[in-house]
Amino acid sequence: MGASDFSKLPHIGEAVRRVEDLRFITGAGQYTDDVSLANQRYAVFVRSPHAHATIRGIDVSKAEAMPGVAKVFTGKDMEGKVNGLPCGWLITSTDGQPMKEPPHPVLALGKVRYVGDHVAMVVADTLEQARNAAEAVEVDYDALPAVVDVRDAAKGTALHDAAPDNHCYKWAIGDKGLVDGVFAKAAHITKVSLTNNRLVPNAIEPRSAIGAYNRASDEYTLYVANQNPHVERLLMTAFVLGLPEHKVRVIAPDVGGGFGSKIFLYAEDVAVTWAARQLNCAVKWTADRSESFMSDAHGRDHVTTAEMAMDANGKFLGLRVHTDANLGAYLSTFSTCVPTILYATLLAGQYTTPQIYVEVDAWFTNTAPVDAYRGAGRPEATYMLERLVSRCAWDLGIGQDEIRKRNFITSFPYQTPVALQYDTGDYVTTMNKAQQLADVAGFDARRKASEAKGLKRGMGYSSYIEACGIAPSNIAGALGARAGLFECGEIRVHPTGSVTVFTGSHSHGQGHETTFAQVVAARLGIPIENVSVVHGDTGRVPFGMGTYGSRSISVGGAAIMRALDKIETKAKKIAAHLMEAAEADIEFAGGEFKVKGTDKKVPFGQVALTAYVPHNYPLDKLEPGLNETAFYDPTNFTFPAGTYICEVDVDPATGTVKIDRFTAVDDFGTIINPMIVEGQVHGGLVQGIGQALLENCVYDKETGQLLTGSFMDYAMPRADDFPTFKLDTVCTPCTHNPLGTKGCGEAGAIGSPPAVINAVLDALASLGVKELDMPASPARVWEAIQQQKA
Ligand code: MCN
Repeated sequence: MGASDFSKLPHIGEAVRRVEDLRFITGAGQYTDDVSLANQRYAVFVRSPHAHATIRGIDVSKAEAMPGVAKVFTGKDMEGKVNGLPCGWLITSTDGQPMKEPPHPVLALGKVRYVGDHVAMVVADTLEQARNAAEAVEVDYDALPAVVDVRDAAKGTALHDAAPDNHCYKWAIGDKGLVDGVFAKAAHITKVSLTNNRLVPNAIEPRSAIGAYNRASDEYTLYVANQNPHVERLLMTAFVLGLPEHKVRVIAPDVGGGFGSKIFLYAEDVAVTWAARQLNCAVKWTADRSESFMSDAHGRDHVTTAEMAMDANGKFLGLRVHTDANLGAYLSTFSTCVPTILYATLLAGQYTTPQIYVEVDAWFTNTAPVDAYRGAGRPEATYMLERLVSRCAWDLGIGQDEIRKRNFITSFPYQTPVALQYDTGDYVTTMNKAQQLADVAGFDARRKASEAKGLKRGMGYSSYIEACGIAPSNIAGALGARAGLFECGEIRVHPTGSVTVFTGSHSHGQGHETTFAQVVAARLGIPIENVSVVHGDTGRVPFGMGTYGSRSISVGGAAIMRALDKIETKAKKIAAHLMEAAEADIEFAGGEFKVKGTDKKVPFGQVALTAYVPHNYPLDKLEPGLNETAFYDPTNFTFPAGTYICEVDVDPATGTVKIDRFTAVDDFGTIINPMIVEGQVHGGLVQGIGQALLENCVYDKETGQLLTGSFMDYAMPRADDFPTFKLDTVCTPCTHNPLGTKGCGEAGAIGSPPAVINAVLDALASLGVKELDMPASPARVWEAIQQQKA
């Protein structure tokens, strides 16, 4: 079935209420910490209080003698038995130098490299006993100088022997010579230097893991708050523990948000799994909020300089970018892909810029590892590009909308100079719709009204594009990733005609149990309540790559569609047998199999029953059962795009920024469930605006201490920080997946930060403020205004 026919089916585009919400809002959700196993003990990690130190010795004797303590494990206990954590889907250097991949031991060996690094694991009968004993572990540290700012990394004391200057890799894309040539002839050059601030993901559910071991079967089970249990199992068995995969089951039950931070293989997951066998008991660990701040992989942390070369009419000719990316103390699972293939390849944005050169230097510092966080590379690309584009407009004295429209891509498919080929989009219509919804025409009057109150009003634009449906093995491989991605779906039709879907995608807030059921119900013509969706269990789902990169509907959903194709093919054979007709004459629509040109028909349920209760079956041509699996590897990414317009009032006396209006018009292709999509956009906007105005992860430059280690210091956005968002969509269906969908899960977080900062800069233009870094906190805005007065 083609994407166009699919979009017309019943249930597609219907705002079906989320079936999973009943259990969540009635407290019946089953999160990892809700699981309690027989013979279960509790783990507490002793973490480094130093950002950088040599470990001279660890004395566990007092702790091990304390009541209830089963064992205190240190790095030495694991040495030679447990390998370090793998870097995973890495990218390689492009400058001829090998990328530095220093070891990342599960528990520190000889050195700690950031505040929160794992030094020892205490396992005791109760959580309280484990906590008390953790305080009795004596560690003799010899503190070393720390470096936390990526700009200082090269001058800092080396973290790893393998990287004496703390440099991890250099990566570049584009033709530097050609771009330099374009700059030499340009009529205008506009330049920005900016920082993309470090963020802490802060999912509501902290990370949690329970390792269990069954001596009789020699099998392990890991319950874990994780977004991709099969990949977790693969990395843990193949790289770290050296176990056969079939002996390990990973279950990621209900997960209370991840935003990328639960994709990675963390030290705690490995440690509790390994310890379960050593102690022959289940070992449970759940992070407290302080641990989450310190040890969840952080996001962003880029410092970038970018220049745009233009002709006399503001037409973009060339883009030249240099980015320093902070990777933190160790390489986390996907970290090396974030500032490279997920960032640099998006720098064409929505524009026809013919020449682009991007160079990335990635560095180790004494901070928590940095990895994917909602958007992963694409928010950094959009922030840089959309700030630069608005600055180009201001430098040339033309409108922020006008400069974009002059440079928009208008014909598709479009091959960018940075590897990607956009299949569809309609950027002009999207912007026009956003301008109408934002009532751009009324802005001048609103600005005057603000001025009358002593406020400065500004409007900021951001026209983002992202690459979603993260998978295409061929493209990822061509860009240097070690492995490609795909997704798996299994459809099990039961004899009564109800269906269980097994998907390799993992829902941790995105509502897959509803939208995937919509897809199956629509396709088979059965009620939604006859479909249930199973995910997050390597023991039940054949295989899966998990959920991130807004890939689930476009890759996971497409795998399900492929499996449904196979179901339809087989069911038609059964229907042909039932109605004594030729298979080629069977049509399937609206839940019924019909013989073409006759009134003969059988419902889907009867075919399902016949599959399991065969009668006079032609066994030479047909086998019983109705159960199919498909693996889907797309040929391209999907390219959601949109225009966001933000309007702010800034109080110059206090520096306070208030968002008065926020408009987001997105193109997500065919939409399965508009209510869920709207919720996804709301969530993304809140995180993106949170980054622009409030959130900031700060380490002390001298000591490397995490200064924003709690919600007292790290400002999370709250409902009263936002106006009611105005949302709308444009639809140019994706051309290469069978649903026509494009991902929506990250758009809000990608498109919104530059719209906010551009609005603030527009408001402050009359005061001479031209530069401002995120978050635009009152103190920072006020300071920027004062600097202009000085
Ligand atoms: N959808 C739809 N029509 C479309 C596109 C999507 O109806 N055209 C639906 C999908 O069927 C799915 C939801 O919208 O129910 C999101 O789909 P998709 O865009 O494919 O994204 P994923 O399901 O792969 O989710 C990943 C994405 C990412 S990368 C982050 S980060 C993120 C996000 O989703 N983390 C989240 N949204 C989150 N929402 C919650 N509540 N919690 C998180 O941790």
